[in-house]
Amino acid sequence: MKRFFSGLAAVMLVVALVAGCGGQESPKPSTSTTPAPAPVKEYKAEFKLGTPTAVDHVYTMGAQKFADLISAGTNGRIKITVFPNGQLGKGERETLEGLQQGTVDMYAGSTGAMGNFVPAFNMLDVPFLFRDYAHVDKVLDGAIGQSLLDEMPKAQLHGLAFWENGFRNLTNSKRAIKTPDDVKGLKVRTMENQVHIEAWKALGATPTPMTWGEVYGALQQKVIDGQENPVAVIYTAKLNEVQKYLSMTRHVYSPALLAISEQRWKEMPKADQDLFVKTAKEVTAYQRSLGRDNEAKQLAELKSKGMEVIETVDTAPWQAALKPVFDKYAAQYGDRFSQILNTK
Ligand code: EAX
Repeated sequence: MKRFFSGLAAVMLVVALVAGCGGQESPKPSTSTTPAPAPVKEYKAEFKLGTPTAVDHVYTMGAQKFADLISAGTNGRIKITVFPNGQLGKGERETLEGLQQGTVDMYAGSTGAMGNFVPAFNMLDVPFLFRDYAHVDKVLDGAIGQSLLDEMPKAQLHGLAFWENGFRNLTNSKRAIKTPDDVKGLKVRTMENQVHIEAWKALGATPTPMTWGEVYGALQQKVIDGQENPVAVIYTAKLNEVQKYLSMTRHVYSPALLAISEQRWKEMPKADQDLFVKTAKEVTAYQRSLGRDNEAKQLAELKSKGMEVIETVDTAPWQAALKPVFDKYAAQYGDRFSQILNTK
């Protein structure tokens, strides 16, 4: 036993001496021949991309185009499989949490839940902030959009580009709604977003925040009376089956994001990162055009399927009722908010 301990002490002494030397740089032996570079291991990846909406909805179509271009651009080294209909997370918050936890690699969906991860995103969801598509494109593709994308890595998320959900409109099963007075007492599902909840409260409705994956069922069972979304979502989710009235309120613009988990992003070589950013930007114009170009056609189809569409809604009383919410966030986000408003 004693011998064992003295042996052990000797080993420990040697270990300590070696470790002690480690701190000093030993001079590099000079060689005349350059060593052959170590073979570079080819980067390969398979990513799961989740969207909350149907196969024929604008996120899923944009995401599929992105996946095809990446596969072609990397000769199949990077394979992205698109899972629509909330297969990777019942709603948008859950899917984004999946990106943080590493169970989902990529996301294409609205920014509605983003305020829970990066609070500054809430400013984009203020009603009547964006005037039209030209305004949207300037802001989201400019310095403000970039500053928001730059904040995402602190939430373990990496934004590649702003895509589009669209201007949101109210549907309900009770009555033809034209003014905020018509909304009084209506149970309206909202996104899990504090600005939207406050807005519907200000309008006199009873807001019910709920994840997107539960909305169709809740409308069908009449747990809620209405919801609001762009025409492309209403159409592809077949909400006409459970909602009689659609009012074209266009009360708020809803941006979308193409995002990847920050962990997956950091593992990618620089050249592939560059390809991702370039491709995301290329697909942006196509993705945004899908909703913009098809709205009139989808609206006509919703009508022919029996929906009563209130096409002209005077937005002045809506804007007036929502002014306290608008002013609150204008004050909270100060400079960046006025920069958005002043973008021409
Ligand atoms: O992203 O949750 C929502 O209302 C979203 O706008 C919808 O799922 C599309």
